[in-house]
Amino acid sequence: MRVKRLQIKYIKLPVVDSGRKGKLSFMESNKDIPFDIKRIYYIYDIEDLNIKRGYHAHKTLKQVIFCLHGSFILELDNGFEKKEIFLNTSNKGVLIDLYIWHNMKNFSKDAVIMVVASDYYNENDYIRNYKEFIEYINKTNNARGIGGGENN
Ligand code: T46
Repeated sequence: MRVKRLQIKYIKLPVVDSGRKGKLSFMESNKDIPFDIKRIYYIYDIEDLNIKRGYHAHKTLKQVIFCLHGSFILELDNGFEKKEIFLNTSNKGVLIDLYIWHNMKNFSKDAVIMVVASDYYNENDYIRNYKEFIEYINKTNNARGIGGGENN
């Protein structure tokens, strides 16, 4: 069985350091962020630090996720390989590409997570069932002649 490796793409934003005045970071569509930004959302005030969020993949949406304050663990899964990434740096994000199952967990108190997205909110773009996700991965990889996915 050939395993399709999960590559992590980090997005490092510029930092303008004005010393005692503080730091400034910015992002621009198709420069720092590899798509047109159509939506920005953020997650904060997480009361139960043991909860997990996410548990889905997207069919067409690309996103970059940042931890602006505090920390959390991002889990990525391409159907072949899973990786955990500890995020705690406000200018360093991670690309969540299409058909990547993702979860967020181990939130610190006061964690603030910001996500920039390539499209407007659309519930139909979500795959919220892991079995369905694996079926899709197996189907597309069989078509390309790659064996794999969790059930193989
Ligand atoms: C993702 C991860 C990283 C909206 O109405 N508009 C929005 O733009 C978003 C993102 C969510 N919502 C509603 C949909 C649900 O009723 O907010 C509620 C919570 O969304 P969800 O349970 O999907 O939240 P997470 O943290 O599991 O997932 C979110 C994003 O939805 C998702 O696209 O990739 O963050």
